[in-house]
Amino acid sequence: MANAAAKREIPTAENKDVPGDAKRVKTDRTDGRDEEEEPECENVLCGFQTSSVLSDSAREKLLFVHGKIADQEAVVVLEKTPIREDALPELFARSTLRLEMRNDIYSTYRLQVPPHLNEIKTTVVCPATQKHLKKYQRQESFLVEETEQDYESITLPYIQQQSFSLQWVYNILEKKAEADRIVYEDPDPELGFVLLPDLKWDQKQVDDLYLIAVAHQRGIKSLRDVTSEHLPLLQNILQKGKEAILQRYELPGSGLRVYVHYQPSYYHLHVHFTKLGYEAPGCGVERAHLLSDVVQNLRADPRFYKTRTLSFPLRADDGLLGRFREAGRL
Ligand code: M7G
Repeated sequence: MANAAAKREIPTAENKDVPGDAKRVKTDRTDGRDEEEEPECENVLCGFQTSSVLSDSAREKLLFVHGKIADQEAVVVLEKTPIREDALPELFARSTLRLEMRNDIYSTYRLQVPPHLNEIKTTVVCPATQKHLKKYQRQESFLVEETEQDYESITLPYIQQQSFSLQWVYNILEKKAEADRIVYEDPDPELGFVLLPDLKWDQKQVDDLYLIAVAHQRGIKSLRDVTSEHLPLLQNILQKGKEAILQRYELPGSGLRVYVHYQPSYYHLHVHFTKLGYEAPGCGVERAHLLSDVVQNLRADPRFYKTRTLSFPLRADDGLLGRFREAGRL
């Protein structure tokens, strides 16, 4: 049986004090509208022409598809959402049960549930670049050990030429996109940040909670750029990010994994906040650096991340891997 707290719905102002069964399933919308009242949007996918499946995972119930939307390259990510505990009464009462087999005390069925309990979280990237296609394509990975010198001569020149656009980040900071999704903001230009749900989280349950804190300060590309000078910023994100998550989702800091990626996909300082028990993509030791460790390391050595060798995985056709190979570093 799933842990009740883990599978619980997202607390909202409306449902916070209502006893279990009477709770209504709502997202944390700030405009007061109910999920059922959300307007349907134009189905940009109805003419989607599939080219190939980039990768899939039956275990994670996830599929990355490459195709075209009106002649533009696109990547569509389809992901079956977790079953919510609070939806169980309706799921059992209002579904159709079809028997597959029965043997002694064992029986298996197909439960055909009402459509709103059987949604697929869908992410669309359009127009998608070749770099997006590579990001989502399943590939073998190789661990690279990057010295300070490698960063200066190989990685830095590469990321200066080849990185993903940061437009979506600036749109968040300037409130041109996702403004209604902001969970918390500290507007200070030096120490401040915007905390909001990650693209990957549908906010339906705390079980797979995933938020990102995007620093207001520009120009900090990655972990390699942070020094003790940035300690006040990092500590502010760690402390206020946790407080905001406790306030909004009733999840204490001890239930969170707070980390940065090295290498990130987007070279603007941002911090990942995920639920501890949730194995978020990219939370493995080869890529995720706990923010609390980062703070401690910088306290011990102000230039820790400038000088030490950092390991990270690169996918087989990543251009950066090619550069490491050309330089004889792999
Ligand atoms: P990363 O460490 O740079 O790379 O993290 P990764 O994507 O390989 O993990 C960037 C994080 O930002 C990821 O967790 C993305 O899911 C998230 N993200 C990316 N985009 C384009 C958006 C967006 O437009 N909105 C939001 N809210 N999150 C995004």
